[in-house]
Amino acid sequence: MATPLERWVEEQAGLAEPESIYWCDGTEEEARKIVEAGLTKEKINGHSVFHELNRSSFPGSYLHRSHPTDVARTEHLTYVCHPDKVTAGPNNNWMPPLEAKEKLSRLSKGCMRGRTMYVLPYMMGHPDSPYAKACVQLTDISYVAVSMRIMTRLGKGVVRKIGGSENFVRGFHSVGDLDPEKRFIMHFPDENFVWSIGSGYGGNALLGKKCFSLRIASWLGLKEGWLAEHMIIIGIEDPEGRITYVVAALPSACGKTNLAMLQPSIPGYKIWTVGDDIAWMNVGPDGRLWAINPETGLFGVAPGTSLKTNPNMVRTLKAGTFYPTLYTNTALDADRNEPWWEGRDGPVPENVLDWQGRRWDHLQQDSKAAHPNSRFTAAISQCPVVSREFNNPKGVPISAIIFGGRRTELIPLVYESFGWQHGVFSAARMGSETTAAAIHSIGALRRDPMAMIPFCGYNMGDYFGHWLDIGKKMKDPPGIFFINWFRRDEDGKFIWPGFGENIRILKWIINRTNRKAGARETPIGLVPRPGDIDTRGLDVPAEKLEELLEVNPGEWDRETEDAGKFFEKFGDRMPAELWEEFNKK
Ligand code: SAT
Ligand code: MN
Repeated sequence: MATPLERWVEEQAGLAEPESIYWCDGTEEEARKIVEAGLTKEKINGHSVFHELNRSSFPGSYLHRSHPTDVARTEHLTYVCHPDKVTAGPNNNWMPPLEAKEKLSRLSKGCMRGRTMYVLPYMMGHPDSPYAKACVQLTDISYVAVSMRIMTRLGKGVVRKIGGSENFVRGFHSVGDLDPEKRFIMHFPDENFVWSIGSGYGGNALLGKKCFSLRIASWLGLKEGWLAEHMIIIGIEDPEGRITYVVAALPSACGKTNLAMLQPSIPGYKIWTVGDDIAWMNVGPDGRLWAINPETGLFGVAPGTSLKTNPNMVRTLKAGTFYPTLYTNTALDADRNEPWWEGRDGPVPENVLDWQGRRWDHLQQDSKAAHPNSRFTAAISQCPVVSREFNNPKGVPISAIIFGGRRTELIPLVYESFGWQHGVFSAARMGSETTAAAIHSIGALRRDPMAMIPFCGYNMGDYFGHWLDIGKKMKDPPGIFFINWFRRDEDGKFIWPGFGENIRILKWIINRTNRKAGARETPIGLVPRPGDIDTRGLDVPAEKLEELLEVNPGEWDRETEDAGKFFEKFGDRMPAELWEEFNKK
């Protein structure tokens, strides 16, 4: 008799009408066959799905050009379909589940005609972790099939694990006809189901990532008492060899991948990468906070990545030990057949094709060869500084939680909150300038609490309450810190050098958790004095550092007022504790 999984696949195939159905086993041999289909048979916008790059300098690497309208997450077409609108909250688009399904059924009828339906069985999390989830995604494009092999633990073992159970996370994905008018990413949290049509782009199409591991998982976390967060996880090793683990949340395209594998400028320090995008966190039996990275790959922004900004990422990309590595919407150095992007090492090549495959003239002002949201997809196992705890099913114990955003003004380089409740309040009022990771105006300030505004799968008022509750479950909750690398001077130049120098700030943070570093009290929290930060060998004038650590109470009053308007949107779902903090200002 057919299992629930087999029945579900049959049912979806009945709707989508693919030419064939192919169950993936996750082997390298199979990945080669799927890539081959993308090189020859499958097309996007009239072009092959993949272009093979230089075999000797970029082994096992392929360029993928997406449809020009399909280059980033589309938040306005993303819905969270709880049975009622209040549960979705003002932070999500909502449609009643039945109406959403009718709409998507119409759009999905016959959408895979003439195509292969790939069945992708995968785990989010190490299979031995109690938090791991067995999932199955259907897709009709080789790009998504091989991306999922990099980003998740994909293999036929997952089909055995699911067996006759109904308990698996479902994802239906089709590129459809890539018409933006017929593009939707819909979530059905109570059914562990994501339905996505009309886009082949990362966060819209790799359904294990933002759709499941954040939107749906955050809802599971609320019901089961844990947290699914948009956070990197890193170990910071000090010169004595002690490793302190921290998590850090930053909005998309604000430097998470760079921070996750930073090469410290202070001798004796080392960073170990556990994750660069998503953390699932639970309170362990020891009363501490523990974090796992449910993913196995890195889906990072290419422009700006170089030996100077992120040497470990450059090494990861060239490792070629896990098949394959993908580039999406980067430019192409046509003479060398290598991927190229603004900020890559070396001189600008002579013959560049832009992200749409058109000849590019670098003298043409404001024209970018690589799309600003162009990405690489590479296995974390190729990263030279991957943590030895990466595969530990228990995860790592967290000593500090860091929140950050992209702010030209106001937010100091770093500060610490007064305690858990104040930290949750400060994270709830966070704002950040928007980036090219989603389709909307770029550089506008928006409230992005915990860097989760596009990813929280339920009413954010309840989410803040959940954060407060998690704090109450811990004997000695981790300190909550805030960072901002993006302050600019009057000429519009970044004041802080960032990248490897960020270790100085991480050092202050871990020393605060060990009560070994000083700070001064300000209305917004505890801010280091310039002398509290290790500045040996740092090339930033003293007055600039003062400026970076300044707190201007008048400007903060305006910030808090704006945050208050945002809080009001959540009505009676907004926890009283946060209003209490608000009124202390
Ligand atoms: O497109 S993704 O959502 O996967 C990346 C991001 O925007 O953070
Ligand atoms: Mn992200």
